[in-house]
Amino acid sequence: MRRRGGISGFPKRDESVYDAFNVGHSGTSIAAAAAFAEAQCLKGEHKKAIAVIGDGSMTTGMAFEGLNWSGDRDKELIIILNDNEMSISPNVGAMSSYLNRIMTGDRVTKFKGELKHFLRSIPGIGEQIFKISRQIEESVKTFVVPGALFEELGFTYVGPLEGHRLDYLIKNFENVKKLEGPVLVHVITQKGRGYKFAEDNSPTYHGVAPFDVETGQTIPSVSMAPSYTEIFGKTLIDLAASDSRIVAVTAAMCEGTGLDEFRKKYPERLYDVGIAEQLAVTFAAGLSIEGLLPVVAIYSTFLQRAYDQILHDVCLQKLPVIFAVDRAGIVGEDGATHQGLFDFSYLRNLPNLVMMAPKDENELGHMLKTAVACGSPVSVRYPRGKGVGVPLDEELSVLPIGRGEVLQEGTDLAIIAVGCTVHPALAAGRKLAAEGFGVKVINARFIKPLDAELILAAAASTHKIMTIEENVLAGGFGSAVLELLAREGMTSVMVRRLGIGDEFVEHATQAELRSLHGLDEEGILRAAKEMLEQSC
Ligand SMILES: Cc1ncc(C[n+]2csc(CCOP(=O)(O)OP(=O)(O)O)c2C)c(N)n1
Repeated sequence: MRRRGGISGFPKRDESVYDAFNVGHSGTSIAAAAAFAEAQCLKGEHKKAIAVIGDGSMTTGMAFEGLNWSGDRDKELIIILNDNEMSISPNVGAMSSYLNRIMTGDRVTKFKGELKHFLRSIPGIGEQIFKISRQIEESVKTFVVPGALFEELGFTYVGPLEGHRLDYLIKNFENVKKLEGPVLVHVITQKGRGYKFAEDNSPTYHGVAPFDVETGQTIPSVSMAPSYTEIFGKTLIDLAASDSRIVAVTAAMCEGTGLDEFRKKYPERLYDVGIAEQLAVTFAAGLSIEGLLPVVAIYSTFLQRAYDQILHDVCLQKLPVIFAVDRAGIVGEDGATHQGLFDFSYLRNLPNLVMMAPKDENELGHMLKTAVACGSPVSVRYPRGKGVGVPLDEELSVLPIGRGEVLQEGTDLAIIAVGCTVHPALAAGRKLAAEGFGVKVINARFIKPLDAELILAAAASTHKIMTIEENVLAGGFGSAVLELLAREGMTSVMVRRLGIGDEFVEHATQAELRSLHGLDEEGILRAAKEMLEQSC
């Protein structure tokens, strides 16, 4: 599972007839199942469609949209809400609190107690009224019975059910099958149930690399370098210490994006809005208007959900919001649903946005400092996993916007790399230099604005340009370079772009995928040699 050629870690229709819908991004099940129910009705089939959704995923806009739509349609839809009170970390929001009240029965018990006490305390007529209090209770039922909210939205509410008693659960599901119209079954479970280490620390065990079952220990990585995520989290704490405007926004990914230490240090300056990337971005726009400097940390793949909010609410208003785009590029084992291979393309077309990608963990710190000083919408995208292992500068400096850096000189070929492809490009460039080729290696640093001066000069001196990026080629960094050359009429320059073609990238290790797509040192070397051998 999750290995090259093996099965995916997520449900996938072409792997099993029991996988009804491909998933990976949270909160899609109600929409898909509502559609199945509608289609079956239209086709005259009498089947039921079942959506299973976690309480964390119920915080997504899509889930609310799905409830709103399907509650009013009277179709054969069953929603099973798996409520463990946890997203990856503890769940947030009013819906979560509501579910919690249902589960504990707090509100019902408290309300009944208060009502009886109040009625009995009315002098003279209290006892009499108390006798009819059951009727009164009935009249206010909609406010206090479990699941009243769902009932009001058009669902028959069943629950809360104990999710770890299978016999009881099956009996209840048999009955649920007999109900007509939309039904919501509320099942209570415990995250990590049955494996002590996961019960005690469920956020860590939500998604794990291979680990020793006896000790619960994951196999330690061979690299001692900090991860990009760690550097982001640490740098943000340092920057926030001297800039009280800085606040952090996460969409239910506090640990994943490295903000857990920030939350400990500045709990009132961190907003976890739930699995609601769209809310996170527009919320950040609002914070920015109020004079704060929001840093929205979201994985590249999940930020896709908030494209319109980035465009309409941030870029259009030219608001200084910082997007920390984590897990950008090839992510590896999580596979096609989670690869961060589109952000260059979906962000590069937005006016007012400055876009950076560091070559290593040290440069990430400088770029975050630069983003804070930038004064416009800005994104910094960095990959999943460990850094390169370079020394970290004590002092962070503000980089000049739109300026790249030349790492090696040469006039036979110019390799312009961006982000994590820079170090393998440099290694390949050094090997070629040792073989006598004059290869110029440029770290682009900025996807937008491009360092036009540097790129045009490199094109003029070498006539051969190779761009490298961990992004789809369509609309990516190499495309930006091509557009620049076309705009300047330098169409005779030979250009080769390395990146991801027009395909989805499946699961395998990051190293395997980089090799497969020719984005590691060897692949770059191979492609560069081919270019060097070609005559212009
Ligand atoms: C759009 C989106 N944002 C973030 C994530 C990352 N993520 C994966 S699972 C998860 C928590 C899901 O919680 P819940 O739905 O309650 O399911 P549970 O794991 O508790 O069963 C999150 C935030 C995602 N998959 N999709």
